[in-house]
Amino acid sequence: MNAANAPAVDTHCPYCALQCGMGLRPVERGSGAPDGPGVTVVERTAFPVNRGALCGKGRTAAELLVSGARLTSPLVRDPATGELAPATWDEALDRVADGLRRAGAEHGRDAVGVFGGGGLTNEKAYALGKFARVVLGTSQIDYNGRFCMSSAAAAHARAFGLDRGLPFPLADVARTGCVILVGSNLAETMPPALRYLTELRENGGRLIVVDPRRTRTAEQADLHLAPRPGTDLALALGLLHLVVAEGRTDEEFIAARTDGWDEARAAAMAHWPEMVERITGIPVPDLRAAVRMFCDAESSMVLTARGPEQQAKGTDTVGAWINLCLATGRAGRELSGYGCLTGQGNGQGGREHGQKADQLPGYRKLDDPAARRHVAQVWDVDPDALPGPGRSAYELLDALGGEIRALLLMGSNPVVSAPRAAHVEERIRSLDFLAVADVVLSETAALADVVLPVAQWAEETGTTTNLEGRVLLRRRALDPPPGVRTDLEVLGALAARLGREKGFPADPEEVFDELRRASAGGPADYSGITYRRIAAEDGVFWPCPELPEEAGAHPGTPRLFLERFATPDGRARFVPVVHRPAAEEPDEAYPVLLTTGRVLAQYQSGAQTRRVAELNAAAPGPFVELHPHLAERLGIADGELVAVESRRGRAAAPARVTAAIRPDTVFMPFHWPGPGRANTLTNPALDPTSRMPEFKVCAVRLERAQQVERA
Ligand SMILES: Nc1nc2c(c(=O)[nH]1)N[C@H]1C(S)=C(S)[C@@H](COP(=O)(O)OP(=O)(O)OC[C@H]3O[C@@H](n4cnc5c(=O)[nH]c(N)nc54)[C@H](O)[C@@H]3O)O[C@H]1N2
Ligand SMILES: Nc1nc2c(c(=O)[nH]1)N[C@H]1C(S)=C(S)[C@@H](COP(=O)(O)OP(=O)(O)OC[C@H]3O[C@@H](n4cnc5c(=O)[nH]c(N)nc54)[C@H](O)[C@@H]3O)O[C@H]1N2
Ligand code: SF4
Ligand SMILES: [Mo]
Repeated sequence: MNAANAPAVDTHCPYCALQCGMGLRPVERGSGAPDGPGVTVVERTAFPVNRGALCGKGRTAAELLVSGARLTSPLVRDPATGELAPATWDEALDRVADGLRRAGAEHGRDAVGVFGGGGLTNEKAYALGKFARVVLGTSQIDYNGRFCMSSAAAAHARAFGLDRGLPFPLADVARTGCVILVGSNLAETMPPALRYLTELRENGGRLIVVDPRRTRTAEQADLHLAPRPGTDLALALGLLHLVVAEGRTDEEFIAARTDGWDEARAAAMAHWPEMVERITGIPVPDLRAAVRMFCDAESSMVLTARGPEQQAKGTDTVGAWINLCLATGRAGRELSGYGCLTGQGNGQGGREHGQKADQLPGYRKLDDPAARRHVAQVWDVDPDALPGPGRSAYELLDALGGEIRALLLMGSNPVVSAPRAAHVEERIRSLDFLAVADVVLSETAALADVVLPVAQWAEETGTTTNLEGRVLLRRRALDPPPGVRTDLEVLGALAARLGREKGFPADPEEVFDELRRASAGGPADYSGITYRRIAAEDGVFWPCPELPEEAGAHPGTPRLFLERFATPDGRARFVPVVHRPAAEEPDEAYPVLLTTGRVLAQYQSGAQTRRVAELNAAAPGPFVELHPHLAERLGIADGELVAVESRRGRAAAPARVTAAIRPDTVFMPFHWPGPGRANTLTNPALDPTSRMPEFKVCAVRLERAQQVERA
């Protein structure tokens, strides 16, 4: 068949949690793919979440498949020269097995660490968690999702007994009456999702956006509340205070479906509107207007993203927004509820199947004896041989070179993306042994003793779970280049070298079938989901248990909690929370607040998108966004280089002067390494429950910089 007429392979974007449906059509050599047959991205209008729409990242995603930046041979550091040099797969794998084995033998099993990523497919996340516990026998595994939605996950579990990003399909957003969108800039971070907010407003619904910046998303709002960074907890409590004061609670719902209201109400009542105005900077009339919009609508939702979550009090903050939903009867009902917009391609599934420090597949707890027995039986090991919970992501990175001597890293680039990154980089450099599996030579891979070049999304099959809890199938559309292996092949080969011939198949469907069994009966039950069903049904929402044959197939669960919450007694739990300041507040030495986040054309640490020409042209480098008043006070003009310094370090980037940000706050995107690396500055203060670092608030001082400074 002529390639141009070949049918497109249905699949999903490699980047964010929206997991937009797309098609991949083969292209012939010479027709746009210089390095051989490639694929081109085409529309897939039938997929309901994005209905064909893609952002620039998705549209250009195929470029990295044929990019010259791609790794196509394993690299091993030459002890003589200290440089990375091409090696055979056998040499590279032997070195990795040896490095991991030696650290364990000399310093104990917990001296070997594993760091995963929320971009890995369910199959890979599952295999990586199993590899750590069964092959390495280490408790020291965690992943970058800890930096992402762990606070919302913890708050979800605490209030509802279950953690799934959205408890309803995204399309419900267009049909509710009011949405409070807290700290999400989805016009840039999930552009096709903006359509649901537009439809909401076309349908007469109201949109409230809470963001210290007037973002492209905030511009769409009926009401934009611009809090001082780190004060969302006070804001949510202030709104709840007003809900009570104005008699807008839903007493019937509270009595029938919740516990703990008295304590939560008492805690909220301490947050008087005037006090909340002082803390947040949001005028009382705006607080009242928000309560009116939220309560006047017949149904309403609160959606949070990283703004309120990436704080050292993120769990309590999300808890306060959930309290607001529960007190007004806006949860566990059609078109109402609280949801978290997850982040990475498999941000949801990646946190369910065991790459998290405290977790076993199916969202089971590692410290639950019944869960250990169930999973141990699927893995064919002794439950007592499974290690216990380990350190959280930042704590794990902080222990590198100390108690942890060797690290296997798959699917993350912490040299750019971890908080207090200069310190983390120094910890990584102090390891006895580092192995990184990646598709490009990321800043972290460049520090490795061994780099393993792996296949990309379009070259291998696997499942992801999007922000709605919808399990999706990414299909292999082309062969990986010669010299490259899949992550599953890598784990299988390492397991064999470390004495486990069986249990690590390279076939993703075989891994998925084992994952189904391991998850059966757990909170995130995938046992009724098969590749075939996903393909036939545009995805399947978990929980989806396998039913006895005579009962037919379980339909999956697009909407959670309509009858009961997932707590043992079916009732949601209010959590009494009170406001507290950020871990680091501005003072005389560091008088300005720094917050960080994303821009449309770059993805995360930029390892992938900085290597795509069109995206790089659209967003070529870091910047510091600051208000004209602040710029004037500092004598900084638009485009001039500004140095930003915190207690962790110093960075410099061109100033972008804009009235769209609060005068007391500056914003930096975190996509770049080097002198403009935002994470040189960020504070690794951790949330006590979720262990989320405070990426969204720290104290800095600014000055005009003379020339490009080295980080
Ligand atoms: N283009 C692009 N898209 C992405 C990604 C990417 O890197 N690039 N990454 C994906 C991933 S993994 C994630 S997690 C999501 C993240 O998606 P978002 O959460 O939308 O992204 P952020 O830019 O980190 O933060 C959102 C907003 O929070 C605001 N904010 C900062 N501090 C505060 C605060 O204290 N309170 C409140 N209420 N808001 C605050 C920022 O001004 C910013 O506009 O995006 C996903 N999509
Ligand atoms: N200051 C600040 N820092 C932040 C944030 C913030 O808002 N502000 N947000 C945080 C959040 S929410 C997140 S999610 C993290 C993300 O930050 P990172 O964890 O660094 O995420 P990525 O840049 O996506 O890194 C993924 C790496 O894996 C590689 N890769 C992609 N696919 C595969 C695969 O299938 N297999 C393997 N082996 N490798 C693959 C990519 O090339 C890339 O090098 O950053 C966090 N850091
Ligand atoms: S919105 Fe997310 S999933 Fe959709 S095309 Fe863009 S990056 Fe890909
Ligand atoms: Mo994320």
